Amino acid sequence: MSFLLSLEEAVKQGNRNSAVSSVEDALSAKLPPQDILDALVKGMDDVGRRFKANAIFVPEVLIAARAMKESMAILEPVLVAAGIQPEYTAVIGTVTGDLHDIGKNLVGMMWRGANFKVIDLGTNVPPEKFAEAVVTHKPDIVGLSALLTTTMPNMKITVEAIRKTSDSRVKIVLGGAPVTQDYADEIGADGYASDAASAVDLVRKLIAS
Ligand code: B12
Repeated sequence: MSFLLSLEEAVKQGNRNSAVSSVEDALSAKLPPQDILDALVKGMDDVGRRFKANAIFVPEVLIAARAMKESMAILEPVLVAAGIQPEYTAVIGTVTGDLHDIGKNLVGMMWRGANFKVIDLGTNVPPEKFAEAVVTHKPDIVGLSALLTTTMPNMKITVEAIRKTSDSRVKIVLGGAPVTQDYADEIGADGYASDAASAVDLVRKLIAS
């Protein structure tokens, strides 16, 4: 099997040792860093598809994301030296009052796996901190997470705070168990996704539109 195929397979299986050694082999063989990155992203795409189809669950996704992360730690300096940067940036956080972060972290990992630069603001993030991050990082996407019906209204205030910045280009997407597409429409967000794999499809679609 070629280094790139074994790398893709290692990410799909969440085998971090094999993923890391495949990246090292591919680099030693002087394969283009972009091709190595593409193999990693293909592996994570497959993980996303199987997660969406309920063929695998959160633990498998976390294990695959760890294999991706460790591979990226080796590949990233080579990509930077070659002038290859993620094309798109996303900011993500859980809205104020809410400390749940498992789903938000999963979405962040899947976005990284899709080769987005992800700035994670953490949990309990006030609207003004999201707005500040939009001004500082000029992201293409902002993702808001909420797991409590009592913190969902904070998504609305956050959307309003972001819309007040001068950045009219940024797309705001929502997620979290109590959130719905109707709610996203109601508060003027650009999209909603019910799981981490759909969150990748959603942002790719929004960026392409
Ligand atoms: C784990 C958990 C906790 C942990 C959180 C640990 C952590 N680090 O996150 C702890 C113990 C701290 C906790 C605390 C509380 N919790 Co809690 N918690 C849960 C639990 C069991 C699981 C949530 C979870 O992680 N799910 C797994 C992840 C993978 O799923 P997910 O979060 O839905 O994320 C997916 C999607 O929603 C989507 N998504 C998520 N975010 C985003 C963002 C974007 C941009 C996009 C596109 C998609 C997206 O993609 C994710 C991956 O596929 C839920 C019950 C449940 N089954 O949901 C209750 C639950 C959410 N908690 C609840 C409550 C009430 C609380 C507390 C108020 C309890 C208390 N009295 O103290 C506190 C609140 C603390 C606070 N201020 O936030 C209630 C909420 C009820 C409601 N209607 O509001 C629930 C539903 C339990 C229940 N049935 O009563 N909780």
